[in-house]
Amino acid sequence: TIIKAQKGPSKDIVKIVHVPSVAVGSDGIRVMMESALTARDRVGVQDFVLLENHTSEVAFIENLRKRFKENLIYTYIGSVLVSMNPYKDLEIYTKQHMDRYRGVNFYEVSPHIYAVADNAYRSMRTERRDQCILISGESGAGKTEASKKVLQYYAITCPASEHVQTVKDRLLQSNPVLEAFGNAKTLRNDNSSRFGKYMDIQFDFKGAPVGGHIINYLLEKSRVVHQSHGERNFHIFYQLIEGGEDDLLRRLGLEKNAQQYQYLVKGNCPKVSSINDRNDWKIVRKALSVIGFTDDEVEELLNIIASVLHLGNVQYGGEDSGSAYITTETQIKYLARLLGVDGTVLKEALTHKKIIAKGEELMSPLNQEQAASARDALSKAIYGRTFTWLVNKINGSLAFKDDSFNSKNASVIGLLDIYGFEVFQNNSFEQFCINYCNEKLQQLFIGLCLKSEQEEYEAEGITWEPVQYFNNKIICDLVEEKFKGIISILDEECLRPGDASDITFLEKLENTVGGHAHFLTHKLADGKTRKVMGREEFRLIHYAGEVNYNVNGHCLLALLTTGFSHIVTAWLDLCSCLFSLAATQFKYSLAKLMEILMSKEPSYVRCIKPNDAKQAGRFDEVLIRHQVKYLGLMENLRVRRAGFAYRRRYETFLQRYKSLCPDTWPNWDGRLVDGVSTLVKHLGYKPEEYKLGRTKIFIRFPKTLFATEDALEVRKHSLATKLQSSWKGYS
Ligand code: AOV
Ligand code: MG
Repeated sequence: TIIKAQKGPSKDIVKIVHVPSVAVGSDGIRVMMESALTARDRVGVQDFVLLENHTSEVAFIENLRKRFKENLIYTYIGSVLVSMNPYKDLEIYTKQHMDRYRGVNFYEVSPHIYAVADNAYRSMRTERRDQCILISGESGAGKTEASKKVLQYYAITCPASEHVQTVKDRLLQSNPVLEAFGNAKTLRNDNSSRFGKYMDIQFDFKGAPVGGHIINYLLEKSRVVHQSHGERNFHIFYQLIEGGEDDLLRRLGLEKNAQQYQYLVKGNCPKVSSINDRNDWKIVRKALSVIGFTDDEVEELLNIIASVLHLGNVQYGGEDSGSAYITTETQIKYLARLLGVDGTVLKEALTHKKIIAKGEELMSPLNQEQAASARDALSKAIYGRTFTWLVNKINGSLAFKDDSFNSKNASVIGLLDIYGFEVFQNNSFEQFCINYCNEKLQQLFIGLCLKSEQEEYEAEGITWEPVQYFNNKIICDLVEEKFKGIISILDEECLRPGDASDITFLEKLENTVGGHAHFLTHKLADGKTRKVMGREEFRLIHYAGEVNYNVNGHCLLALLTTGFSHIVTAWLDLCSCLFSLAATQFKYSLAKLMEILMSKEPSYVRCIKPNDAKQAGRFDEVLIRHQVKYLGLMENLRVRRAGFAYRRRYETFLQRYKSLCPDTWPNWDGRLVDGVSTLVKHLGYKPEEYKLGRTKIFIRFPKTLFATEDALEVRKHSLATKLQSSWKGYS
């Protein structure tokens, strides 16, 4: 039967609806088809590859908008999940939702972060291949929330014994602890991760989570001593002061008023409406116990947090000679007690530096400004080491301890939640590292996406048609290349004795990479000055946008030490100049991360922030378009659509559509490929519309698939009507 619809469905759809078994009147069918179309019109498509015009950014954004309006925050590009931050709690994370996604094919249910989690889990189980889930997006886009949802999904749905339950609890509880010490309120996000986190979840052969391991990246230590306007220090400081019990605060010598502490007033932002410090304190305190911190360890930890606050309140006066002296004795008294060091030694350390003259060690006095810098450097070092110690402790608690289980045999799912690309008014060394990290991840994404597409085409015996795309390797090289990359130049300047400074660093950059297409300073090629840039800045044209970096402090060597024994060690390290170059260290740790990620099968979650006001329901098109651009989503879509919009394994395709052809219904006995071939020929697919690979059918245009889907709707409706009338006859 060829059905002619008067309005609504396009000719293409009408063309292939000639399923002989459809037994409802043409009106009924038209209504059905129209309603399917209207729904698509209203909520958009759940996979961008199904957009009619896949090269149109306008259509892409429109689809996002439609779905966002309907609270449909998830959409696929093939197997990549695009996630919009709803900025409100949606009822889509219940146990029932989790159950809906368990063991179900990716495409049978609406897009969800649980589908990604479940898919990775099943691939790990069936293919015995380690997985990783890479979550990216700018600050505030929802990466950390997404990673928590994945973790919760495994904690709730995976099999568990008593022991496994403990591991699950610890995995979950590691989050509030790390967030307390590593997250802070920034202008972009009230709970911004100020460190990068890669977490392995280890599963045994039964698929139960039996252990975990966390690697942390570059904590933003400068926040300990300084915050920009409207921002805060790390949450833990406020939690302790707001929530700490009276006798605890007394022991630590702290007052219940954040305004008293120099390190907490710089951003002029003591309270944040979305944060309840007092309540969070209780959560963190409980989480520490669940992870296995003893009371003594917690006390030691809090001693250090309190010490940092006391250090911040150490003030200096200046002698006539210019040497600094300490004017705040009470702070020294508390510090000496909390850190277990001698007060006099501490005072000397805070006002002198060790120099070596004629082979002899001498203490040389610092002036006020230098002494304040030394104090802040010490605070940062202490906090940084404490954070590393904390991560090590958590790792100890997550490590699988049963001898009968060899962790080498464990299958692993890695979760990467790293700070998003960020641009502030004033961008320093830390933003440089954060954005470089995002640059590397983008490169990995492009590389792996293309590679996996190409491999799939080859595996299926289908000709690969090369696609053009922007490869950001050029920017990564600019930053990290040996001898001539920015980091190498920074290293060289830091190690050069004599007059090396931030400004000589900038000059050297100009001389070495000045002509690079992605690098600019205030100097123009004709010797004139670019007015919009400061003299102490360089600009990088990142894949995600342009950022000006201030070189002030770039040459400050960062203290990087590992492990934690006692605070005095940190102080000694500082004095004996156990410096390592922060940027180089970061470069190597990133290279290692890339290696870890490349050894696993990746899944991607690309997060988008809908507006800068952190408001529900607001779709700021300019902001969103920018993110779509720099996340490379159009490119991603282009790669995925190169040639074919849609592909499915033969058995899945046949299972879904077999009712549309009398030869394949109710079952097809022959080879799957022949079944699919019979089915699509019956549906009227033209040869140029599809290709049959080794295990999958590839369909070139979305409209072909839509027509088939519509036919299926019609078929279902007709069956339902038939059933209904036969019931009526029966009664
Ligand atoms: P980020 O991790 O991507 O930023 P978060 O995951 O911290 O961003 O999300 C920021 C805020 O957005 C959260 O605190 C929630 O209020 C809200 N949010 C995000 N995802 C959801 C969701 N699925 N449902 C409801 N609310 C959500 V950064 O760490 O700053 O790069 O560095
Ligand atoms: Mg985060």
